[in-house]
This record gives sequence, structure tokens and C-alpha cells, in this order.
Amino acid sequence: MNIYYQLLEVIKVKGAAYLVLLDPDNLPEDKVSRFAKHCEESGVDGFLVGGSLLLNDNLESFLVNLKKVTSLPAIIFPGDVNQISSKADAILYLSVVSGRNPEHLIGKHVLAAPIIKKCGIEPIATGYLLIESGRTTTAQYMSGSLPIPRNKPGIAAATALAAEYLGMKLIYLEAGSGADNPIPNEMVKTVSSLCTVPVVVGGGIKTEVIAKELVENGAKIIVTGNFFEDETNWNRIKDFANAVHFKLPVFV
Ligand code: 1GP
Repeated sequence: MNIYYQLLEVIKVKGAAYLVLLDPDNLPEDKVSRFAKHCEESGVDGFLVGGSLLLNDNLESFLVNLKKVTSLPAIIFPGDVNQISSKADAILYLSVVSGRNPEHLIGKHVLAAPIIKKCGIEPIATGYLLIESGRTTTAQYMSGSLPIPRNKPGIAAATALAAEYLGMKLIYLEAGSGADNPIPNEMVKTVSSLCTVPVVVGGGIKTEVIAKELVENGAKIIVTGNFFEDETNWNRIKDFANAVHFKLPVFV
């Protein structure tokens, strides 16, 4: 089964899926295996791997180490075309549909497509919507585009629907890593009620209560990154997974 269908299956069985973002620049290699094992034991459904920059240039070895210790899917969440590797299972083929920067609507895709083909990994076409969340985030700055205002759920919904009609298989509402505020519940609800493909929500999710509310409002995949870069928070991963997996009995 390909990774996209695996995610759909998780959503069907558990209500929603929980993915943890690993940024190779922020997670030292000696911690990768401990953290990945802990995530798997805590009920996480898979990993996104990537970052806006990747200054360490260690994506390949990072993925190899990750795959040694976990059977969970490793999906590249690319900041740029240099973040493609055959060691991953899939890659989010992101189009920044909230913006009007052609580089992030087709330019990077043309460069990436032959490399993805050669690597043999699964591209998952994803409509990526950057949403205003307080201060300018790295993703917004790097995309060279304006985010959608956070109090305009209608714009987000129309944009998401357009992405779905263009054939994209996921809609990703992104507040940005370390965002001051997560995506507003109302926006998640408006987008989810209009789209039939799963809605992914990430950025600034720092409590299990926020994760639960986002799922209650229609999010089908929750992504957290920053919060678990601090090892003292690792004991809460299980609570996040339980909050997301509302169809499952609580996993203690
Ligand atoms: C994934 O960018 C996010 O969508 C991750 O955000 O690091 O704030 O959890 P955080």
C-alpha cells in the first residue's frame, strides 16, 4: 500500500493521524533513534522530515538512521529542491497555493520532478496554504509570498477547494514552525467542510487540547515539530497522540 493510502487508512481507523516533524538541523543525530523509538511507542503515525534550510546537509544519513529504528513512514517535507532522497518513503509535493510566487507553484516542481522519479519515492501532491499567525514565520519569508489573513476563513476555503480541484491529495494549513498562534479552529472547520481530501494542520500546536480542538473541527492530520525538540516534553507525546486518535480507546 502506498503511503497516501496508509494515511487514509489511519484516518479511517483512528479518526485522524498524528505526524511528528523532524528537522535534521534541530535534532542531533545521536538523539534521532531514541526520539523516533519513543514516538513510535507513543502512538505517532509517521514522520515528516525536512526544514526550511537544512544547513547541516545531512538529510540522507538522517533518513538512514531513522529508518533503522522505525517502520513508520518517513515523508520528506521539503524546504527546497535539495531535500529529496531515495531513503525516504514519500515526499510532500508542495504547491504554495496561498501565494502567487510562480517558483512555488510550478518552478521548483519542474526541477524536483525528475529527481523524485529517479529516487523512486512517492510524491503526494499537497496544496500548501500559509496562514498569518502573528510574527512573520520562516516558511512565509522563504516562500516570498503573503500568507492568508487568519480572520479570512473564506479565502482559505476557496483556495483549498481550488487546490483540490487541481488534483491535490492533501490540503495543508500551515501557521509556520514555532508560530505564535496555531490555525484558528474556525478556519479549519470552514476548509474541512468544503474539501473532501484530508486537511493537515500544523504550526504552533503546543498542547494536546489545541490538537484535540483542531481535530474536532475537521483536521485529519496533525503535525507538531518544535514542541518536542525539547526533551523534557517527550513524556507528553502519548497525550498528543491520544488527543488526535479520537476513535481509539485511550492508549496509556
Ligand atoms: C508543521 O511547521 C509545522 O506544519 C511545525 O510547527 O514546529 O510549531 O510544531 P511547530
